[in-house]
Amino acid sequence: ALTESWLNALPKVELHLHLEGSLEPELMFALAQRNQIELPFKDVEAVRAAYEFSNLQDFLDIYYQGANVLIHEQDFYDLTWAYLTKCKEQNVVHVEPFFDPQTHTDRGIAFETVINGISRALKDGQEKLGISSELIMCFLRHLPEEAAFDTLAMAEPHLDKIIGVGLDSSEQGHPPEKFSRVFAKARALGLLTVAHAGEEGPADYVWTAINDLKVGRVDHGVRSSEDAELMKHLAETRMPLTVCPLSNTKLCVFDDMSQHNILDMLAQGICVTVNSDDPAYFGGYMTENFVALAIDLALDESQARALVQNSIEGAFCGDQRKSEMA
Ligand code: ES4
Ligand code: ZN
Repeated sequence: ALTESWLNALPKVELHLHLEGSLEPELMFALAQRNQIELPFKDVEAVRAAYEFSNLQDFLDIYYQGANVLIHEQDFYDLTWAYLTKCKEQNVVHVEPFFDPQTHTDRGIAFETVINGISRALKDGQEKLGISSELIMCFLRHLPEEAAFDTLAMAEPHLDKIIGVGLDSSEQGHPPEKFSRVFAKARALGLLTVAHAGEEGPADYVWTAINDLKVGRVDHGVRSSEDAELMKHLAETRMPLTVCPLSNTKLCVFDDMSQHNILDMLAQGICVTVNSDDPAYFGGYMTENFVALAIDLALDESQARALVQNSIEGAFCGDQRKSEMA
């Protein structure tokens, strides 16, 4: 079986990571103290004990609450830098993180505060750690499309810092096509697109992410296996799926890792990739996700290498960076 040290040493690429979901309880407490914010938890252990989720909404409620400690530009820098440090330890050489501006602007934090802190850390990550990156701005799908338009307008002076837009938060009842117009505007501005689809929502949402939002990747997409025609389409078009194994078991999308379909999809020629999603909440970063597949699905070396090659194939960086990583 593949060992943790082999999987850790394997150069990896992460395409599905929410920066707000990389907020470890220790940093949450440090920022709460620095910013004089009351947390509803006594200590770090009490926070970790609260991380028991039975579905996506359970998690989102606690994830948005955690983000309340992020106030100043330096807080967003420190959050991003802590994630990049972890990437360095785990040999993650390229990342395309998400951030959720509305989680912050709706609390009165300026868009600039958020994006400047994140971007400065990503730049330092390139210069000091050799980690390349592309940043993706997500719209919250439980809010109206009009709010996404307002967010896109705030991003317009910063398009040099963003490669694309995504769609996250509560999936059921908020199909991709609710955001067709704002995604069309984003594409017209030269942005690439992704969307969470087929995590808790049905395979139909994967179809509309592809057909209506013209996504370049589907985030999660694991429920695609319920639609044979869709599986055929995904394989034929090599549409990348950014799968998050530990997230899926933590949020009860699969009862158990042994039930996960990622390696079946890989065997069917689908461009599946491994990602950590919200590592501070779901029990681990990239290496821990690969280790879980090694333990519960007997992931072998050729499969591990194929999953990383799929991430390179699905990345939004330029071809030059891709060939360096291949
Ligand atoms: C998320 Cl796992 C997941 N799904 C949807 N939206 C999210 N935001 C942060 N993590
Ligand atoms: Zn996600």
